[in-house]
Amino acid sequence: MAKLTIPAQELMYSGHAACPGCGPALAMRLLLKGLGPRTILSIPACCWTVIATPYPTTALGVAVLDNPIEATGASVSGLRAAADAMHLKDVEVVGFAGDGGTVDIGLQSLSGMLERRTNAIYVMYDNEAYMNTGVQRSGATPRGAWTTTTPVGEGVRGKPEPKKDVMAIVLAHRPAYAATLNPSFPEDFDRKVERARSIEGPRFFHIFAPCPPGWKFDSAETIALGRLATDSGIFPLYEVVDGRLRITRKTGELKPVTEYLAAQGRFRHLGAEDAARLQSEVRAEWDRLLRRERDDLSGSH
Ligand SMILES: Cc1ncc(C[n+]2csc(CCOP(=O)(O)OP(=O)(O)O)c2C)c(N)n1
Repeated sequence: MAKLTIPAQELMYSGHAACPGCGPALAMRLLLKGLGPRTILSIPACCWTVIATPYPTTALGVAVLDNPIEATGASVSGLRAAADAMHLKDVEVVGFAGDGGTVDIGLQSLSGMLERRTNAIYVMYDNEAYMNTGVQRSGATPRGAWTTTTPVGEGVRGKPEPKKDVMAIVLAHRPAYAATLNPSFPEDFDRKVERARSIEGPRFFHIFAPCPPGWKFDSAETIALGRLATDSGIFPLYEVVDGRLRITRKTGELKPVTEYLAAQGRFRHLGAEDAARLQSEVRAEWDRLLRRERDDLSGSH
């Protein structure tokens, strides 16, 4: 495949309010490079409202609508309808929401937008908890993770329930395009933004977005942790176009999940049994993706 050049234009400016090493900030920066200036963003209550828009300033070089946390899907449908009514053909309408605002509070709104076939991109940046309000667990928090509402102590060992599978929910709506993206792999990230831009209809990005204070790791390690997440199979990279799945990064053997767990304080309390359980779940999911890719390629899906 020809090597892509990531666009040089910066549409996320310095002076924003993100923490050092913020994964969601990296996600936004790369996303806007790929989308360009004719973008209308709808951002609900989440870290990014705080990062982007401490009144009266903004760190973003595109139009932004600040909307209620439950309404991102509905707002992008409205923005697209307005753009169409105004004959604005060349704008990309994009919702940019956290995992809590997507898999929990905004799920019906996302479902509505996909079902209406709204021509827009919905982005879920996944820092795996409600970070803006102080690290509360969300449906996307992985099993075993410490959060302020899933503490670790006598008889309690982090979140008991597994992570909600947002891609499965989205794919059940048969979107025009859906992909997982990780800022630690910027060429793959940018290629997926380009691909999505060439397709009309409802499109969805699930972006891996490490949070140093919430996950308890050194802010200099964000990129390395992201690479580990994908190369251990915790966050596989793939895309689904017209219902056909293609894995976009394969490295041979998966790295052991223990490396990923050991790199973060939120998993410090987990033992060998927890790691073994996660390892077998990750292996099974990776095998499922490989099978699905094979079936889709051979046309039997
Ligand atoms: C209906 C409603 N419930 C709760 C809140 C409070 N609130 C504001 S931001 C936020 C956290 C959002 O978490 P997430 O979507 O995961 O994004 P993150 O903060 O992690 O970036 C919450 C709960 C709200 N604004 N509206």
